[in-house]
Amino acid sequence: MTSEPVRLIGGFGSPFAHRAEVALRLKGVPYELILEDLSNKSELLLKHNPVHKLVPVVLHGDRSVAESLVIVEYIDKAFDGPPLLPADPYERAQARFWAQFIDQRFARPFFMSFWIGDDDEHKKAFVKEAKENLALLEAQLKGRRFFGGDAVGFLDIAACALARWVGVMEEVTGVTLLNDEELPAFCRWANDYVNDETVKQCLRSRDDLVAYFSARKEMYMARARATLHK
Ligand SMILES: N[C@@H](CCC(=O)N[C@@H](CS)C(=O)NCC(=O)O)C(=O)O
Repeated sequence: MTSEPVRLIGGFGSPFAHRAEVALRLKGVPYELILEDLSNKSELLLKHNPVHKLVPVVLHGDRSVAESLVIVEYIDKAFDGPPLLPADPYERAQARFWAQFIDQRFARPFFMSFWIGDDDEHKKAFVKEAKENLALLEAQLKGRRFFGGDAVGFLDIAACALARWVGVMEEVTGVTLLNDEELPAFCRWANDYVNDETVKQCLRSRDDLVAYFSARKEMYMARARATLHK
C-alpha cells in the first residue's frame, strides 16, 4: 500500500461520489473529503478533471483519477484490503458488464422516469424501460445477498443509486419504480446495502437527500426536458 495522502472531491447528493467514497471505506483507506459546490466549480476540480469537469475525482498524492467506476477499480488495485472486484476472470467480466449496463443503459430511463413531467408523452415508456432494466438486474442477484456474494463488491457499488437514491427520488417526485412484489430480491438487496456497517459510514441520510433533491426539483426537471431528444 502506498502512504501518499488521498483526497476525494465529491458532491453532497452525488451517487457517483458515493461510489468512490464507499470504495475507500471498504478498503480501509483514510481520506479527506472535499465537498464541491457544483454550481460554482472549484479550480481544484477543473484542474484535476478538465475533460468532464464532474465529481468524483480522487487525488492520490500528486496524481488524480476521474470517473467513478475507473476510480473504484483504481482504489481496488492501488490499496490493500478486501478485493472489490471478483478474482475469477469470468465473474469479473460479468461485474464490469453489468456496471457498464447501469451507466450506459439504465441511467437515462431511470433519470427520465423521475424527472420528466407526468404530462410528457414519453414518461410511460421511460418508466417501462426502467422497470425492465431493474428486472434484469434483479436476476443478477441469483439468490445472493449482494451482487458480489456475501459482501458489498464492485457491482453493488456501481448500483448504489438504486439502493438509497431510488427511494429518495420516489419520495420527491411521486413516481414509484421499486416495489417488493415485483422485485423482492432487489428490495431486500437495497435494504441490506444501506444497512451495511461500512456503507452506512459514508451514506447520506434519506432525509438529507430528500431535502437536497426537493430543493433542486425544478433544475432536474428542466434538465430532463432539455435532454429529452438527445
Ligand atoms: N460518469 C461520471 C458521472 C459523474 C457525474 O455526473 N457527476 C455529477 C454529480 S452526480 C456532476 O459532477 N455534476 C456536475 C455537472 O453536471 O456540471 C462518473 O461516473 O463519475
